[in-house]
Amino acid sequence: MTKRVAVIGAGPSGLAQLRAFQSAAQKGAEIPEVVCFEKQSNWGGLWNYTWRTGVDENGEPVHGSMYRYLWSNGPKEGLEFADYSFEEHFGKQIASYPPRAVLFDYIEGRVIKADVRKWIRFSSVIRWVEYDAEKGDFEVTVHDMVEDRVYKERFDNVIIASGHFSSPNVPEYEGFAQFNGRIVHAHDFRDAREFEGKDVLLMGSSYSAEDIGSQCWKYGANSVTTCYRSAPMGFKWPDNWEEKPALQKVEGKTAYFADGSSKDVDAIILCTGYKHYFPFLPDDLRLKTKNRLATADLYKGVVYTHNPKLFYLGMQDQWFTFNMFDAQAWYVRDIILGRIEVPTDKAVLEADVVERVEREDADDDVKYAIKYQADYVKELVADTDYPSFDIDGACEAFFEWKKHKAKDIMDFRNNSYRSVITGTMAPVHHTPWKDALDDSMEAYLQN
Ligand code: FAD
Ligand code: NA0
Repeated sequence: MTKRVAVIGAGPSGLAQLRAFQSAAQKGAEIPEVVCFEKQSNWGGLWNYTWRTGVDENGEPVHGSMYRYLWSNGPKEGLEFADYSFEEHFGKQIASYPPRAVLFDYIEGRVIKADVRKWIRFSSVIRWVEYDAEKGDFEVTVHDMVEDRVYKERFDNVIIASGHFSSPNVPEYEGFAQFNGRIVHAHDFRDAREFEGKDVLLMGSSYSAEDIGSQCWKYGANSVTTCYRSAPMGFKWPDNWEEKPALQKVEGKTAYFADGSSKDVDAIILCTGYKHYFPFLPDDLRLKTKNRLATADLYKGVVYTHNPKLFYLGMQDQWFTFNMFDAQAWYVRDIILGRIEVPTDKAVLEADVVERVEREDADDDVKYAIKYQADYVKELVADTDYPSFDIDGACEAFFEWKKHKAKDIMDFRNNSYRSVITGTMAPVHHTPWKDALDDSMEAYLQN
């Protein structure tokens, strides 16, 4: 009987897995039957924008955390697929910080070309996965939302690609219940125009706080205040943007901070991150990890040490994204195809995890972290036929990006970088980011 492989999620990670198998088949390999389950009605994961918040059309938690007007936060030269360049997709080189719709189109282009949509069952929520130790396989329970039918199927391997920036971490602070304004988590933020003319407080000092704050600023908020628990972001902010230490409490509309200062605000946006959350997995299969580069319990960052027939993709904190998911997907594919052997001694798998954790903890410098993840991508790419590419060159784009952000946080997206796949330089975008209010693909591609 042919092996059967279940992929949970058709976001960039799950799609990378489908493309990896299709690529092997195209080269003549015999591949297992691959079935991808996707709870949304379309592919693209977070890049498939939804206006919905709370629950979706089926009463399921909305997966999407993306908002309107989102432009890539890092240069596209750091995430380009090695087997499908931006130039191949768009027929020309494009500017370096594409809006969401442009990246969605790019992600979709590769898998349309690979013709793998037929492997995906859409509107299909995974309810439960169980390992059968006797049979040595998994029983997967699926809810088909179109037919409103729950059914079970068996698979030899399961690959979890359900993402980890979707279930919000929502802390509560004193006075929230009585706050005279709106409190919303970044997961439910959709349109910065809602905050035009308002005084907005953002909690957190990472990408969501920086970018949602920048969106609010760009689309006309009266003032932006960000507050940090550990360390400030420390950019050179515009005049109507203040960075404060930790929030202590709110009273009425007034927010009080650890330095004794206060500020009256109309809205609080919690940019307090996300949780790895797998409600469809029992204790023995469920990954429990922090958002970090070296996840817990994953040999080579992908093989679940407590059950090596189970794989996880994209569970790391991310400098590299699409190309790292590719490296992981090709690696997992080759384990399943028997081309790469996983040690049978659990102690060896665990030692691999410990080594990665120690190496990550050895230095908290940002450049070190970028190189660390680059080395990880290199390590996986070296063992498969994923086209090798200039990963150090991609690091250089990230280093430049960091410098550009430090120079001017509202201007960094106007820079361009060289593709490490095709060697061509990106054009400078036709309109500075702060003036480009239309984020459509048509507007972006007018270079
Ligand atoms: P996701 O994109 O989250 O996809 C997971 C898929 O699994 C979804 O389609 C979901 O519906 C499905 N799924 C979940 N649970 C189930 C279930 N039970 N049954 C069936 N299907 C299920 N990265 C960048 O490179 N550049 C950026 O500019 C960037 N911007 C970002 C902005 C925001 C606001 C966020 C939150 C993240 C951003 N990222 C960015 C990082 C992002 O994590 C990756 O780009 C990428 O989307 C991760 O892909 P994924 O497939 O692992 O997860
Ligand atoms: P993210 O910024 O949503 O990015 C996710 C932040 O929350 C940290 O600053 C943390 O502080 C703070 N925090 C957590 N709990 C808190 C609490 N109880 N009280 C106060 N502060 C709290 O999340 P994180 O995890 O990075 O930061 C949490 C992902 O989304 C990233 O991968 C990013 O790339 C992506 N993203 C991209 C874009 C664009 O591309 C925009 C937004 C998000 P501390 O003290 O732990 O440091 C444009």
